[in-house]
Amino acid sequence: MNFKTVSVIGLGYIGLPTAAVLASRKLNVVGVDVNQKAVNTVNQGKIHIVEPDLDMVVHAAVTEGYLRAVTKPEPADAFLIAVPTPFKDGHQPDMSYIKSASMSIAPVLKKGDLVILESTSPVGATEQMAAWLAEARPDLSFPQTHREASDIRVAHCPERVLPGHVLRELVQNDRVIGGMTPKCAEAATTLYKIFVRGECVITDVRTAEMCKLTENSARDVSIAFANELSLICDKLDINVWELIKLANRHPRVNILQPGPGVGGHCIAVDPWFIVTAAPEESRLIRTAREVNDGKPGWVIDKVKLAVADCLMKHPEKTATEIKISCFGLTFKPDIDDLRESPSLEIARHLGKTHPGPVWAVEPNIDSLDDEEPFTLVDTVTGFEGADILLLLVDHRQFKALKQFDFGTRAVVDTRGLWR
Ligand code: SAJ
Repeated sequence: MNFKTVSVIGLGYIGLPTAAVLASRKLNVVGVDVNQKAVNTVNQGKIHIVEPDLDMVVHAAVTEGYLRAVTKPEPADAFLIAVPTPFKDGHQPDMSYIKSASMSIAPVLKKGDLVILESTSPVGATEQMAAWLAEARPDLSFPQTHREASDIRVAHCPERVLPGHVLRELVQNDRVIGGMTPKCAEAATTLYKIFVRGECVITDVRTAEMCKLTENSARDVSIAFANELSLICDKLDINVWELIKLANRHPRVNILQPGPGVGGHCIAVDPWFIVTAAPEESRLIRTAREVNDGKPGWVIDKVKLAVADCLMKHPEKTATEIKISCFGLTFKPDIDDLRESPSLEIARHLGKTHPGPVWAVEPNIDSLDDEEPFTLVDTVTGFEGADILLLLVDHRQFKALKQFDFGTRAVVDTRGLWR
């Protein structure tokens, strides 16, 4: 297959870097997003998300004329769908973004086109997408009915890049390519080989969908183990970070790091797609989710204990005078992404329940909703003025604070950064 024009639907954390990398290989790339502001920003050669080096790649692609953004899909040879797949009530996957993306490209599809779903999806989502497309375009044939003779090729190729390292991982990671038929997989492989230096490994769509969910569930279970250890060690008065470091000296042990909980739009979400599909069988995966989701509540209790302790030590003070500083709001270090962030959840809870001032220090975010129950302050104010220092995210700016005097102030360090 010869791809001259590629359309990327959804210009978010995955779609925009993918569009920019394809454009950097001198393909004509049309990025589509419903958000007019994002479209305008990209067309100015700028970016609306934080991702190292992405600004340069987008700027070059737009300036050289290989990348442009629009709000309505145009004809192309291949369509890559990279829209969110959150969950709804009861942790059921919300397929509405995939549905509207499919509906939006259906009118411009033509014989010979390739449609790839990149969004992390529950098992069966790609077949469902193909069914929606077939319903919208009865004049075209699709692989579910016409197999290798179909007009349209359909594949699932889950994104697997790590926020903060997206440009490198997009090129270097192996890709799992699930085709609805072998020819669908072959067409998708031809497209990915334009920019992927890792191996492109072919399978069927359902295995590719499950593979992505499995990777993120494996990480969630491993983090839950670390988080559970942190609770046990707190009870037994053992430094969990030292313990993990020592245990990891064993050649076949590799424990991850505890934190305030698991955030982001992937690891905190995807395991539920397995649990809702096979609830009886997914006991460990569900428990890991519950352990990780329980961690913010445990951190909040630690802060409440620190407040009570502070009042005991300073009987002249009232709770309204005790200032709490939360260091970090994003879901992991050195990014600006607040989605499903346990740190934000903790800061909000403290802001609503603590009678005194609650401050947040977040070097990657300039402003927040006026309605947030805490105040954004700079690092120095947050560090010097607070009675309780709560470390939630190990941003590089916070590491340096270790050298300053903490005095007798209470420290709740959920990442082991200041130990
Ligand atoms: N976390 C810990 N302890 C650790 C590692 C992570 O508490 O030792 C926490 C982080 O602080 C964060 C959450 O887990 O709140 C998730 O962070 P992450 O760095 O593990 O993963 P994400 O969500 O940024 O990206 C993951 C990656 N998946 C895997 O590593 C298996 C990435 O490769 C996927 O592409 C991405 O999900 C996705 O989009 O699905």
